[in-house]
Amino acid sequence: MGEMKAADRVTLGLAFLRTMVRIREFEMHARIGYDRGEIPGVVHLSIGQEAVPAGVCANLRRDDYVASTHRGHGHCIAKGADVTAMMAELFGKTTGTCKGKGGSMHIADFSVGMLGANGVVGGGIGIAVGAAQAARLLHKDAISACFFGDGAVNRGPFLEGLNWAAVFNLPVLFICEDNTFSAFTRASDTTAGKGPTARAEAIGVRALSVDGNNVFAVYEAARELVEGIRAGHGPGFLHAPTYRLDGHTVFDKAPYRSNEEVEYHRGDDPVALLESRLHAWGVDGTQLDAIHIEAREEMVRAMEAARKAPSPSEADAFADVQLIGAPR
Ligand SMILES: Cc1ncc(C[n+]2csc(CCOP(=O)(O)OP(=O)(O)O)c2C)c(N)n1
Repeated sequence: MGEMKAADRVTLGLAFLRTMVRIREFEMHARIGYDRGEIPGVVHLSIGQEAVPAGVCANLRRDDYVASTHRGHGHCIAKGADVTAMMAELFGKTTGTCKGKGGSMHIADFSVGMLGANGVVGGGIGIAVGAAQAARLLHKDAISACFFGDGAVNRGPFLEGLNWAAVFNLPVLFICEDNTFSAFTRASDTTAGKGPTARAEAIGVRALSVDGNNVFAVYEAARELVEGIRAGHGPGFLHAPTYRLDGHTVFDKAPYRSNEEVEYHRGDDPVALLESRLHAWGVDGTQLDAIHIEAREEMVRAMEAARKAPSPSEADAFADVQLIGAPR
C-alpha cells in the first residue's frame, strides 16, 4: 500500500467495506431466517472472517474459478454472486442459484465462476485443481482460487491437491482461511509441525502468511501471489489467520471457549478495523453508515423475495441431480 495514492486507498477501502458488510449482513439475515424456521438444513456463518474473501477476490476476474467450503457465503458474495438468488437458495426455493437443491452448504453459481460450497472438508481442493487443469487443457487463462479451513490441511486432499498443482505448474491460489477452530476443536490441538505455510513450502508451493483481519494486507499478499500465478510461475499459497466470532453452526453455542476470548477477538473485528482506518483517512461516519444501511436493505429485500418465491415441485425432485434412486 506504500505507493498507493491517498484517494486510491480510500476508494479501494470503501469497495472492501461494501463487500465485507454485504457478507456480514447476508449472514446476519440468514441467521434470522434459520431462527424463524424459514431456512432448512444447517448454516455455517463466517462472521469475523470477511476480510479474507474480500481481499482475495478483489484480485480475481469474473472468469476465474473459486472453490469453497461449508462456510461459503462470503466466497460467493465476494466473487460476485447475486444475493437474491443466494438467499432463495438458502430458503430452498426454485429461484435459488441451484434451484433450491444445494442450500447453504452446497451453494454454487457457475455464472460467476463459483464452483460450489462443499460439505466435505477439503473437498474443494480437488475441484479447484481440476478446474485449473481443465482451463489449461482448454487454453483458457483463468486461474482457480481455493478457500479451505485450518482443519482441511490435515486431510488427504490437501497433500494431493498441492502436489498435483505443483507438479503440473497449475494456476491455483490456495487460501487457508484459518479461523482458529476446526468445528469444536482448536486446530492447533490437532495439527502437527510448523503449520500450513511450512507444509505448502515443503511441497514446493510459494507461500505467504498474512493477518487475515487486515483486508489490505490480504489483498496485497494475494495480489503478489496472483501476479506470479498469472505469469505462469505455478501455484501459490496464502495463510490468513482470523477468528470465527460465531459458533461453528448457527446452533453451536461454542462452550469450548470463554466469553473473554471472544471479546478479545472482537477487538480485531475486520469490519471495525477497516472502518477505523477509513475514518483516520478522513472518511465521514455517515458515509460508512450508508454502506451498512444499503446492505441491510438489500438483504431485507432478498429475504422478502425468498419468502415469496415458489418451492420446487415434487415432479422436479429428480431434475438436475444424479439419477440415483430415481423412479423409472
Ligand atoms: C471429510 C470430512 N470429515 C469431517 C467432517 C465434519 N466436519 C464438518 S466441519 C468440520 C471442521 C472443519 O474445520 P475447518 O476446515 O477448519 O473449517 P471451519 O469449520 O473451521 O470453517 C468437520 C470436521 C466433514 N464435513 N468432512
